Formats: sequence, structure tokens, C-alpha cells
Amino acid sequence: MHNGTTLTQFIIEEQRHIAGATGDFTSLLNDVVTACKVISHLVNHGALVGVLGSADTENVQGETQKKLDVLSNEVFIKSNEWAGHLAAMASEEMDEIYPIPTNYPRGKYLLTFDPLDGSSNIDVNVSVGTIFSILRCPGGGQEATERDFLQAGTQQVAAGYALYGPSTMMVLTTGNGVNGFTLDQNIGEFILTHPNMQVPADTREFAVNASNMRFWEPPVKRYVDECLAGKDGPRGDDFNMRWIASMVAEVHRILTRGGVFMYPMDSKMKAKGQGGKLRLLYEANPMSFIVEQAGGGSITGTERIMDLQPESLHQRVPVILGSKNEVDRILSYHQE
Ligand code: AHM
Ligand code: MG
Repeated sequence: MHNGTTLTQFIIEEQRHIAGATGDFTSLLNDVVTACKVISHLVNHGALVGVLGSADTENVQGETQKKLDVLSNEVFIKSNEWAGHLAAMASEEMDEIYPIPTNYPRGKYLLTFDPLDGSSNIDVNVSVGTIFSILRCPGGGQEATERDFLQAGTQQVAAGYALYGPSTMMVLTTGNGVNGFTLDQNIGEFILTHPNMQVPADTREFAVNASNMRFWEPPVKRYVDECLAGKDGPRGDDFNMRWIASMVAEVHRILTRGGVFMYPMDSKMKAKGQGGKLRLLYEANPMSFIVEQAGGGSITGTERIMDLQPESLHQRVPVILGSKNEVDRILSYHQE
């Protein structure tokens, strides 16, 4: 028997202090957690349950979908459409928003998600994750439109991710700090194992896909050059580098021991008219909310990500997040 606090217990106790809380939100979070447990099971069993490989379809961004991308998306919809807490959902894997079908009651929240982030890692058995964000539906719900989803990150009610790594974890914020839970596979419950997570303000570790170096803008090039120069360079210290190509795993490392993660703007994306690599509504905003709530920073280079007014559902943005002092330094390089 475990003696720890379960995620459900934690949320119920947290919501008790909120005037006017009806239990809707707690119940919605429970459904999201259930979806992540199902995805965790699929990811864990991989080839044994025939879920690896490509699905022969493309998503709205023209990327080939993996079988697990499509399955995870279905799991999220099935787990979250029935209970009456949501007006609509939006996902990386769906071109349009998904209004709750009329045979179910509709509710006051909106849910955005990337059901399985880091798809390139699925077939090679490296960590992947789920990212989600919860918003209030303007006008109280019922008939939600795409425009209702276009809210700045500062409006998020909650955000979280599930990391399917050596252990499955759920990391969550409702705007009151960040807490991490580990899935106890024996009892099927997430248990509070990482209370009040904090991103150390200083770091000597950065994460970036260095194969894009020749396309970077000068401030990012300068930052990385200075890190690479080591003890003899302007930073006077040796830096370490990591690149997992799974944003969830990357952010989790930063929440655990600090660091900077960058998927910056570059000339190749600019030439294609692309605003960045990562998607604002279901990748950049939820991760920014979590990182800021843990004391870190999150910017595009020139602006705070959570202040951006979204213009479209699948909008992409540059992302630089992590240890506060390093993020501030990179911001200052962009302002010079
Ligand atoms: P995805 O949503 O298609 O999986 O793409 C997002 C992922 C992030 O998790 C990761 O940081 C990045 O793409 C890796 O990109 P690259 O393959 O260019 O290194
Ligand atoms: Mg993704």
C-alpha cells in the first residue's frame, strides 16, 4: 500500500480553497489523467500491441502521422468528450477544432493538447510525452468556435504534461506552483513525488538542435558560441549540451536540474513563412506556464510567450525557455 498523496486527492484539496469551484475542473483533470494512463500503457507495450510505425496519413502541418499519434489522439477524445466539462477540444493531430458532439452535454472549458509529442522518438524507444492546456470558453461554452481558443497563455487555467520515460510522470500547474507525480503501475495511480518543482535560476547546460546552427539569427548564434567557448570564453565556464528531440523530456530535465531549451527562429523557417517549429496553443503556452510557475523564463527571443495574442489554431512560435538568468541573457542579446 502506498502512503503518498494521489493526484486526484491533491487536486481536490487544492480546489477546496477556490471559491465557487464546482468540481467540474477536478473531474475534467481526472479524465485527462485517465487518457494519459491509457497512452502510457500503449507506449509501454509498443511493438507488443502493434502500435509502432507510420499511419500513412498526414496532419494539418503536412507531417506524416505515426500510428501512436493517431491512437493517442483518439484516446484523448474518447476520455474527454463524454463528461460535460468541455465545449470543444483542439489538437496537433486535428485540422479543425473538435466541438463536443451534441449527444453529450457541453461544459465551460476548452482543452488543447499534443497527444504524443516527440513522435520521431516513438519507433526508437526514446521518451515521448503528452502536453495539454485548459482554457475557459468565453461566453460560458455551448457553441465554441476556433476564435474562442485564441487566448493568450496568461489565460490558461491549468497546463501539464505526461512524460513516458523510464517511469511515467505527470507534471501539473493550476497557477499555484508546479507539482510532479509518478505513476505507480501496481495500483494505477499517480502519486505526488516531486512537490513544488523549481527551475534553478543558473545553469551550465543548454539544449538545441545544433544541425540548424547555420540558419540561426545572430543573438542565438552568439549565445551558443559563448557557451561553446568554455572556460576561456566570455562566460568563463564550460557548458554541457543535451538534445533529446522530445520537448517533454527536455522540459522535465530543466525542471529537475535547470538548463535552457531552444527551438529558435531561423532563416530556413523564415523562408518558408513559418513562425517557428513549436506550436503556440498546445506546446509553447502550456510549457511556458509550467516553466514560469517553477520560477523559470519563456520567450520567443524578443517577447514573453504567454503574452502573445494567438492568431490561429496551429500557429508556430520560436521557443527559448528554462533557467531565468540564462533566458534573461538571451533576451538581452535580442534587444541589443
Ligand atoms: P512533434 O510535435 O511533431 O513531435 O514535434 C515537436 C518536437 C519536440 O518535442 C522537439 O523539441 C522537436 O520537435 C525536435 O525537433 P527536431 O527533430 O528538429 O530536433
Ligand atoms: Mg508536438
